[in-house]
Amino acid sequence: MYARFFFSGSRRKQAHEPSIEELTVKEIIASMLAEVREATDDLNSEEAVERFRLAYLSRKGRIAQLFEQLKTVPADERPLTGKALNELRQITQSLLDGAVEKLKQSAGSRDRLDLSLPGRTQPRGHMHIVSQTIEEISDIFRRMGFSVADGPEIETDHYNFEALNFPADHPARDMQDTFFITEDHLLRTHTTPVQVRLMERFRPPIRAIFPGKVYRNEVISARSHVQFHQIDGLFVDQGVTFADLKGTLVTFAKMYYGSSLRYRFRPSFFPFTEPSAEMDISCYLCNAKGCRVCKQTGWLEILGCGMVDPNVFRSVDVDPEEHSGYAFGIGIERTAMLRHAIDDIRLLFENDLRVNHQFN
Ligand code: 2NL
Repeated sequence: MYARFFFSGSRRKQAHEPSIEELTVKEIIASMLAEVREATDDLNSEEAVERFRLAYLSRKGRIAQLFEQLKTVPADERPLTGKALNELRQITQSLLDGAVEKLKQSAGSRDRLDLSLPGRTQPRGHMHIVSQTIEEISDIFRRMGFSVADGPEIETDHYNFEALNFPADHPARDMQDTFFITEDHLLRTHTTPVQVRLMERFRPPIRAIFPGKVYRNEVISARSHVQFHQIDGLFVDQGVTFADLKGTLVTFAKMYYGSSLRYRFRPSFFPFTEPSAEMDISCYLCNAKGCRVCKQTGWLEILGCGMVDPNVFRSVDVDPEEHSGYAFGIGIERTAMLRHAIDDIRLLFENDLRVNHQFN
């Protein structure tokens, strides 16, 4: 039998609990211990810790009140009861200490530097594949002594067509093919007019390339767009020959596509060159066996070129008897699509990051 232990604390009696008079000291201490343990689960803030300390461990707290009642316990049971209460106080104190320690640790971990965590990556931008292609091609020509420049995107009929020997009835001069702004102003359909402006300003020798945007009034499809990019190249001096043209363009192609390629020049026609040619290289993807990229032909057309037509020289007041020159035009999108096996030109202008980031 245990002594009755009277309880006068502020705690409310729960409905199911037996009345305090019926509880033995041991039972009271055990239930207080259970209560204290449960209460420590909620010690997740400094305020909660302080509330707990006041409720149980302060001088007027619940455990102190139990000690108060020790005198009501029969003298022979008092030492054991006192010991049990001391244990209760110690356990409660250590539970509190543990909770405080845990709180300190979790607060500390918020400020501590964890070197094992993966770093936060800064998203890095990069040049668009079209710009990269322009840069790479320009770089190759720079190394061969060409300067790089640009001119206006809005041109006059004179620079875009007339000075370049386009006949009056040429289909490109039709509204269907060219975006006209006024009767005389249009969005340039090629970068070649920049060459005309250059030849007006500077006397030969001239060695320059012109990358830039060009515009054509076309139906947008996988193969054609209304806006794309070209690089036009020009070399004018005394005694420039078709052999110079071939040497320069073959060097370019080998530097850009790889030194083991084979190449061929096919006769072609442009109003501003005579003779004119298109340059093909053996398909680097299938090594000329025939594939999707070369459409089973084994050959890829990479540029158009020719010797500057005497009429173009005359329009800029250069004597075709004294000077000769070669010129070429490279389609940038076409080049990028060939090189990276991209099969739809629209992918280059939609700015879908899933596409763009494949070329960084
Ligand atoms: C093509 C063909 C070409 C030129 C551009 C040029 C410039 C002057 C005089 C004569 Cl100033 N020609 N440029 C010559 C031949 C072809 O471009 O297929 N471009 C994508």
